[in-house]
Amino acid sequence: MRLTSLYDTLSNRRMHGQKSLAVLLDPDNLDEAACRQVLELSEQHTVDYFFVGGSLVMNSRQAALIRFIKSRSAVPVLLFPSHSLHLDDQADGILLLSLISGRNPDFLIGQHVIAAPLLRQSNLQILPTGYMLVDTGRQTTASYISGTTPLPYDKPSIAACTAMAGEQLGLRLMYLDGGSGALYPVAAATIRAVRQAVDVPLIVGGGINTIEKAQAALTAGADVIVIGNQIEKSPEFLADMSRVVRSFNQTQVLSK
Ligand code: 1GP
Repeated sequence: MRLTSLYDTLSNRRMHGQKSLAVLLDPDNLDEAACRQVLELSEQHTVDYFFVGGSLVMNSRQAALIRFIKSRSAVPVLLFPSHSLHLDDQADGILLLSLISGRNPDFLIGQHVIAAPLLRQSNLQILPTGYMLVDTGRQTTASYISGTTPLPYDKPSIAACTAMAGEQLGLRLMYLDGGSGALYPVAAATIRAVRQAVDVPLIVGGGINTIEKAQAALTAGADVIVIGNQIEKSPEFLADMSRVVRSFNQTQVLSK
């Protein structure tokens, strides 16, 4: 298995306290015009990753969307798949998610078995990721589709032990996700507890729709913040998020 230059970058950035911005592009929600606007904005305002995927993927636009991004942007594209069918070799890498907050074997290992031969043949860099859904006030598509109960909102220690177990099993990234369009983001206490429990880079997303929420997630220990919905609603939000991450990184450099 190739473990990866993408991973090395994430890991180095984590070691140096540098944060990253990932923009989630959901093929179900984005038409070409919206995608073009996001790509144009990403030329002026640094974006570190595009994540592509969604809980349903109700159309066949994913391949076209990735082709479109790759033809216009050098930002790495990572698949954020909800199903083994959502592989695409045009992307640079894949967040190979094991849904460790849940107890559904299909999303812990089943889908992975189905995808394994195709993944082996592909050129995708594989990023084994412990995926943790967190309860953020209402049922999300991800928890409904996966038939799993998310981690409780206010039990940081359960999230920490889950991440610890994931790291001990060899997962190389952790992703705390309140779910797309979450009413409120994952609690800072939960992010902090997971940050303290594991060494691997920590991705945090779901419901980050203001500058303050982004800053709170970064301060609590997120290495990568993921923004989807709010950029779909208002693409200029990408510029705000890029500024937040850059100024956070600047402060880190200056304080050393
Ligand atoms: C969802 O973490 C992502 O899986 C992003 O969430 O769409 O709420 O930004 P939002």
